[in-house]
This record gives sequence, C-alpha cells and structure tokens, in this order.
Amino acid sequence: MPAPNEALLVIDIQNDFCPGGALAVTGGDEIVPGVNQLMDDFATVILTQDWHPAGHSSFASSHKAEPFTTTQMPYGTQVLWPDHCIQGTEGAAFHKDLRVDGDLIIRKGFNPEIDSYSAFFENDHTTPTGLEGYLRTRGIDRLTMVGLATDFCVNFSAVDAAKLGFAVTVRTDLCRAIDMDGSLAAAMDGMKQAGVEVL
Ligand code: VGL
Ligand code: ZN
Repeated sequence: MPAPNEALLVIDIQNDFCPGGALAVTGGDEIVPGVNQLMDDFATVILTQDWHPAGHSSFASSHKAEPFTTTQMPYGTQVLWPDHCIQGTEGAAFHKDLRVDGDLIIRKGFNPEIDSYSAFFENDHTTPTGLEGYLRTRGIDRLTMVGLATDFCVNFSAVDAAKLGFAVTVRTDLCRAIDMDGSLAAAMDGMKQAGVEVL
C-alpha cells in the first residue's frame, strides 16, 4: 500500500530535455518506462515542467552569448542555456510516453528575470513556488525524486527539500545528467552533504 505521507516528484521529463530536444540530456528518454512504473508505488505523484517565456533571461540568445557559458545575475552566477521549454511549444510538452496522471503539475521558470531549477524556490533561493505549502497541507513529508537533469533541476529540488526538512531520496537510475564542468560530481556531493539519500 502506498504510504499517504510519501510523494513521487517527477522532474522535467519534457521533449527539450530528451534526445532531439533543444537542451537534450543523453539518455533522457530511457527513464520514461521506469518512471511510469514507479508511479504505481506512490499515493501522490507530482510532475514539474520547465516553463519559460520566449526571451527568458536564462537563454544565451537573450545575452548575445554562447550557450553553456555563464553570466552574473543579481542572484548569482547563471549558466546560459540554449532556448528551451518555451511555454506552449512542443519542446515544453512532456515526453509523449510519460504518464501525466499525477495529482499536481507545477510549472517553474516563468519569471522572465529569474531562472528556477528547483521545484521549491527560484534561483534567488527565496521566491517560493508554493510546492512546500502544497506538500505540508497534504501531510507529505517524504519525497522520492526522478527525472532530468540530475545535476540541475533534480539536484536543486532535492537539496531545497532536504533543507526544508523533507526526507528525500533521489533514484539516480531514473535520472540523467547534463554533466558540464564536473557538475554531476558536484551535485552528487552536494546532495549527500544536504542529507539526501542518493540511490
Ligand atoms: C534544467 C537547465 C535549464 C533542468 C532546466 O531541468 O535540469 N536545466 N533548465
Ligand atoms: Zn530551463
């Protein structure tokens, strides 16, 4: 029986993060069957969707810069990405085989001025998405996370959730990473430091 205090968080399994997409993560699509199956083990399934307006400040094109370089934003260093997950486009849609019958879909990254890797806070680490309140009011205190990308949105979501006091497990077999400049190793260390169970 799925426990009522546990939820599965399925992060950003969208076309742009899968092979052929604008910000493709190697093997991003491979995790879909396993994620679909894992949903059966949870009373609550929440999906996130990276959801940027055109011209978003995290896009290299908005800064006349090359993708995968960095810039300084008021809230700190920001990686500049290829244009991706633009609201309403096919690239922003969930992978066609992903089950999307979850309880909640939370969209993030819609503020033009701030990127949002985490499902809990925007990249200023203070503007909340509302997910914490949703979970607490539903009595959920244990989270399992899967999805894309291990070293960005999964990592930021897992660390934020652990800091907020949730018990967090990341199923790395059901995640795939971007892995630029050692970001995967740093993310693994950071998650473990934060008390995340990394499986
Ligand atoms: C993501 C980079 C930019 C992610 C989202 O889902 O990990 N990464 N936007
Ligand atoms: Zn994004």
